[in-house]
Amino acid sequence: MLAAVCLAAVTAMSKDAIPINEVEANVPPYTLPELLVDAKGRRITTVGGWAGKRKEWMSLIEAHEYGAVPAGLHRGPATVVEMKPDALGGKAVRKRIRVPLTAGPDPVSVDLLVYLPKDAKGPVPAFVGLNFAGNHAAATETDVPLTRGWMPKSAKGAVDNRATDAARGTESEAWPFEKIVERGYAVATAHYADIEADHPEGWKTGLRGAVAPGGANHVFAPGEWGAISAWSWGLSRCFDALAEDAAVDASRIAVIGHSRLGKTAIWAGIRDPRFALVVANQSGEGGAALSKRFFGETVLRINTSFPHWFCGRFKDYNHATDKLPHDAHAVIACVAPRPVYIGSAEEDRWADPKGEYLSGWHASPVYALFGLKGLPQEAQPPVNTSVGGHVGYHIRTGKHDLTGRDWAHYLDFADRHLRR
Ligand code: GTR
Repeated sequence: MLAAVCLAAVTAMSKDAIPINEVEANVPPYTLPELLVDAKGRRITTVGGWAGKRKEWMSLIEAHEYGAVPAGLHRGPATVVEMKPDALGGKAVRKRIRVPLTAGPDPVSVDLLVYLPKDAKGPVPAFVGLNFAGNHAAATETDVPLTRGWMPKSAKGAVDNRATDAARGTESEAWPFEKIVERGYAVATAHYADIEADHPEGWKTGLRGAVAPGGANHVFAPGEWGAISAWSWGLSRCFDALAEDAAVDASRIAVIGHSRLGKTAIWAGIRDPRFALVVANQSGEGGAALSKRFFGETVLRINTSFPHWFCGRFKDYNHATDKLPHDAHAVIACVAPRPVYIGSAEEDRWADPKGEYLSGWHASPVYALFGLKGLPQEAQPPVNTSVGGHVGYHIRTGKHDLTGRDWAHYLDFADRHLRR
């Protein structure tokens, strides 16, 4: 016990000793890999040429950062376990869908909370994303059941890593269901820890442990999936369940996420091309922020604080981001030609707002290949101003959070790209 306490203290100390830069003038020069140059050094100028290059980037991103999802995973069918015809004061139909992620009698499964606009004339576009503190925290309706599984300590109202009634509605600013439904979109969310609890041992009782050949004794190879890959795969299963609902237009489902779940949304969006639009809210390091740019959280720091998020090989770059074969601009470019929106917050220096913007800017030439506009210029726009074509961006005043102000931009962006 004492040894464990000492070890925790040492880890915490070493984490804080990791150098961090938050001064723009102190960002050293860095070089990004060329997005549009093929193996023979020739410039790629066609959509066909990009298709091959995208496959290369995807393999690199998978092998060096998030890790590969095992092939041939099996699971049972999704079931609607509850339907409330008059939710949100009569504006919505609420459904809870149980989405199994594994096969067998007691599968790892996700409780997907869905709000569908009630008066829709036909199948509607939808947003889907994972939440941090449980569906009961995202919802304002008090009859949404408390999430029973593991809760992060940071979740308000969590006691001993379990939800309590005090948590109800505490994440509702991040999930303005009523506003989204009023705008004509369905919205679906699930607790990320339904898929895997967010701590280094969480995989043992979650999806990764359930399907690993050695179960909880499995030793991950350097390119095998980390937690972000597992969460992302879970998002694709949520997509499957939504796509089965006749009220939802499966060709217009956007994936959204904040922070670590923004990283997750991007990886889900590029792994699964069925997502029609991707929103990464303040996704930071390991998300939209450039890793080679030394500002805010670094690869070393994120791998130290959260050793379970990425694949083992990502740690090879702890002290060598210059050797990382890709960077976040390649990650963002892999969404193309689908629309992607990057949201930053002014006080969220940890996530490196400028690095988040620059990945969208450097991904923009890929959009241009498709005849689409990306971001307009290399310099970030003024605060609270949304810019861009198929790559959208804003930097909101305020702190690290997903808020109604962010959603207003995301809904406008979705209106531009998903409305018929
Ligand atoms: C931080 C982490 C970030 C970000 C954030 C979050 O502690 O350093 O990468 O993901 O957590 O998810 O809120």
